[in-house]
Amino acid sequence: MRIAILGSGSLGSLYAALLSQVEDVELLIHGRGIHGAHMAAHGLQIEGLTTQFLSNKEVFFSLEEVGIPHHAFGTIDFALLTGKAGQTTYLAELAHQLLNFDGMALCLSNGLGHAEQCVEVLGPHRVFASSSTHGAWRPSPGVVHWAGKGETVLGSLPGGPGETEAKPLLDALSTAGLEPSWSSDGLATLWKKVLLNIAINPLAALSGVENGALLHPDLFSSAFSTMLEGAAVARIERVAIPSDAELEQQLRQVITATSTNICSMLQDIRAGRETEISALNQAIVLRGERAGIATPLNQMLVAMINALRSP
Ligand code: KPL
Repeated sequence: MRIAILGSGSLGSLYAALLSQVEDVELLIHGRGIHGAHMAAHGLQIEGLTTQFLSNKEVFFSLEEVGIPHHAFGTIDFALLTGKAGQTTYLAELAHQLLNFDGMALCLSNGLGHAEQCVEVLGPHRVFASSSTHGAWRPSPGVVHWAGKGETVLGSLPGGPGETEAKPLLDALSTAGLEPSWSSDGLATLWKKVLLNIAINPLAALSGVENGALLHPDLFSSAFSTMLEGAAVARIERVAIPSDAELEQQLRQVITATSTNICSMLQDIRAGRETEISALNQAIVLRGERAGIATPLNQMLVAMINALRSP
């Protein structure tokens, strides 16, 4: 089975390294920038929950700055889009070139709207909903620290492929230790992850803390209240999300499992990169406005994160 990892930041690199250990999986890893160049030249080091070195001779690394060789086009069975929120349409177009006729794609990026963007480019018959709660960060170029074991959920979207089509990928993810499961409600899968991210990411980023610090009662209650605003929007859109009590339990569980992780938004801010706030809390605010629901906590977090980046 041939898998392409398109966008190899912290999460993409982690998935690439773990999947590279699975027999019968051939990988193409597409990266960019200093981290991508480092991987292509020297390989990839994983540390934290496991220690592993992925040599640049074991897999095919390609670089955005150089381009993907044409002989790889039309050869990929599954494309995993793991870039930043703003890159999805571009990476879906790349997937369109790389996938074979029956090939399928999924996007593990944070936020709302990614599955729709993939469907727009690839067609509904080739796109799974998906989410990941694994926590990873990059201490230096070419090195990824796996800080929290989470899970990978794949799910079906209207008109999209089902569990049978996902089976080879689910098996590979399971052998790789990426804890996959299948959901018959892909939309709920996407929203459940977004509700976690709107609660965790901006608060951890603004406070400059590892995820675990959000277990402090004051921060936890702010995170949970932010989550509940998002949950109200999801429910008005008729998404089948869990009860408030279950959401609270999931929030506590993911923060605990990723307690030593530096969340992606804090990593982005520290690196001077654009954050994913527009696909997360900003998307909740806009959908809330459309439905006539006030989301003041989310609005405040958007303003504060954006202010951090203004001159
Ligand atoms: O998705 C994440 C992120 O950092 O973006 C979590 C699961 C919150 C881990 O930090």
